[in-house]
Amino acid sequence: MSELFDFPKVEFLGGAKGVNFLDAKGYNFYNPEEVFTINGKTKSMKDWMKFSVAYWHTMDQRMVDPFGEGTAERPWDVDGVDDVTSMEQALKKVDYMFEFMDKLGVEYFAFHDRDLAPEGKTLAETNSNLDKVVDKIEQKMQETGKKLLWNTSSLFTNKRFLAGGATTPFADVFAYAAAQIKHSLEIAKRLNSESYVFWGGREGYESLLNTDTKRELDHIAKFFKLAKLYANEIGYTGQFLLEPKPKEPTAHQYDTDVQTTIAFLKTYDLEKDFKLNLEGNHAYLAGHTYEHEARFAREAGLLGSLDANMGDKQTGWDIDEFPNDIYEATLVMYEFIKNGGLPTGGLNFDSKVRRASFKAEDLFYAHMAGMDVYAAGFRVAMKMIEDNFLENIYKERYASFDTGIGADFENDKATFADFEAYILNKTNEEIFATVESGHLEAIKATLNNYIYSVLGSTFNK
Ligand code: XLS
Ligand code: NI
Ligand code: NI
Repeated sequence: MSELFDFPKVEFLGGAKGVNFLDAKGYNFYNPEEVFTINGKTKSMKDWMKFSVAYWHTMDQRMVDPFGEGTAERPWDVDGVDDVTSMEQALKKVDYMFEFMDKLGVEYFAFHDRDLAPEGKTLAETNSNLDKVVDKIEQKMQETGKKLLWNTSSLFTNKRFLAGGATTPFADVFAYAAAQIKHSLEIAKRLNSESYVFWGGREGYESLLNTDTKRELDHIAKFFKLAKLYANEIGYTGQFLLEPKPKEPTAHQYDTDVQTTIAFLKTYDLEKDFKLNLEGNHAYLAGHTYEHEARFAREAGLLGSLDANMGDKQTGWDIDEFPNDIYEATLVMYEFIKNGGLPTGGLNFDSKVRRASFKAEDLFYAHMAGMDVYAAGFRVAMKMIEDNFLENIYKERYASFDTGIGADFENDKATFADFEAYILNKTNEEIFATVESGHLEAIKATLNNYIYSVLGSTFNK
């Protein structure tokens, strides 16, 4: 087959072609075959990072916004249009998807059921359309060795889901959602999907005045249990993931952030069956940083996968920008490495090009830029961990709990009466003399120094 995209195969150049990304058309920091050791395990960079292309953005996104039409120019368009009702078009896009991954050197991809094929008049017709595209994907996966990072089901696009999928007040709609997920799990099994994601697109509410929140949460928890039951029944062993996000599209999304989602999982005894898929932009919307979400998920043993994107700090909605912030990428990769990587997850670009970046080549630049910034962050974080940079800070800062009254407390040997007896012997001055500076300015400057030194030496190698 002749080439579909007019773009060269992207390779690691390591700065050899200079700083201009548009000219160099290569990776400066993403060197797929370079090996790294984490917790005694040695793997290539590509096997650690597991970058993934998101079908819904890269193949389906037309860059429509509330004020204007789509701007995307895509080589599979017929007369400038992506006919989303056409099966022929849906099948054609699979070829482009696989060539795109091949040229970028990305091994994984992710999709929603509804990204792949048009809906029919009944679920049976819809499933049959979907299966035709899945047949082709399966064949392409066999030919190329590409892998499915995760798949998911859209319980939010079709109008029937206007009041939710698993939290809808309407039993027929709920039944449809369950039947839809059943088929998606069959696809996950068939394509050997490493994880299965549930993002609760419309699982939330607008107003308490017409919402029985308890009943809705009980329903969705039961829905998840039935999903697990069915996965077990068909022998699908991929990791289930919930993807937290606040306030979009419903005003009050049930899975607002990591800690809220953990509370939900614990309340309904679901935490053994689920981990979390985190997303940068969702963290911002929740009023957190991406690294905050990664830290809390990791510490709970629930860091499953990452949707690598960013938001805009001035904008209050999910803009799914391709990542380009080295500071954030470094701190998220710190959590990633501390987690021992993501055995059943990866870095999925749930990201879209800006509306003005309408050329097909921008899809390449965008993924390359995102891969490079995360590969760069990975390198910096590896060095920080090798030096125990943050570990030493944490250790020193809490050192007073390693001996004396602090250690007694940690070892369950101190009561409130012991604390009182201990502290009544001291003056206020003596107590404040034990308090140390947080040195945050110096710590941040050291972090910057790590970025300059690690990346400078890689780029100029
Ligand atoms: C939307 C979500 C969505 C999930 C998959 O904001 O990020 O894209 O990742 O349904
Ligand atoms: Ni999102
Ligand atoms: Ni996402």
